[in-house]
Amino acid sequence: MMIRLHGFAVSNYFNKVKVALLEKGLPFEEVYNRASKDPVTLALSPLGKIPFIETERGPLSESQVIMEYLEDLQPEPALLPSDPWQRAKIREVVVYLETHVELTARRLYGKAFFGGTATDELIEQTRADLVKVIDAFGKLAQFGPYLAGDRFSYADCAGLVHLPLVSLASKTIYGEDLMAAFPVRDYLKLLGERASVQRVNADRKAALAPKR
Ligand SMILES: N[C@@H](CCC(=O)N[C@@H](CS)C(=O)NCC(=O)O)C(=O)O
Repeated sequence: MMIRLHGFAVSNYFNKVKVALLEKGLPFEEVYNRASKDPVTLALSPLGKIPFIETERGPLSESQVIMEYLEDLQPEPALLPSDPWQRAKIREVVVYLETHVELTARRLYGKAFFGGTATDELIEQTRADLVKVIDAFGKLAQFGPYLAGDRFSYADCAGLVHLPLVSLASKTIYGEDLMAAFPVRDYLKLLGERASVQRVNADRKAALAPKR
């Protein structure tokens, strides 16, 4: 059975996994799912979050778990180095970017992107939290030129999708890019040379285009 990747082309976590599948050349099909909470989805992804994959062995949720599975399933081309320490350092960057930076910025997405509301208190508290976690992330991120060093790794699958989103949310809400200390533009340009990234960007653009 071919891997079935559930989610939608605008989701950052979905696109992270999609880039990894493309980089590895693993055959997969996409199944449109906007994080539905219907019983079928909940049976496959217990919180109804996307992305999740269906495999011949069963369903698997949580993007980072899926990334690790893909690496184990097909080690080449490697998205993680073989050295245990270097592998750990790459995972560390991803945890800071996702668990700390992206999840904090996510509090703003409702107001920034979906016409929702947020209290002044939440907005101010989130700004203080973001400054702190972005500073911590900056101590680990290398942009050398890749996020975790001189080779494309699965930290870049995460960097590609989260950095511009956090940046946009902060510009929209605070009128200021809290990620401005990082060379995000050049970094995204570098990643944009890859066929995998071009495909993900094109699919996202098509999904965002107004329907005629
Ligand atoms: N920790 C999860 C986060 C995934 C996530 O937040 N996905 C969003 C879409 S980008 C979602 O499913 N939101 C709906 C929900 O949380 O119910 C992962 O890494 O897969």
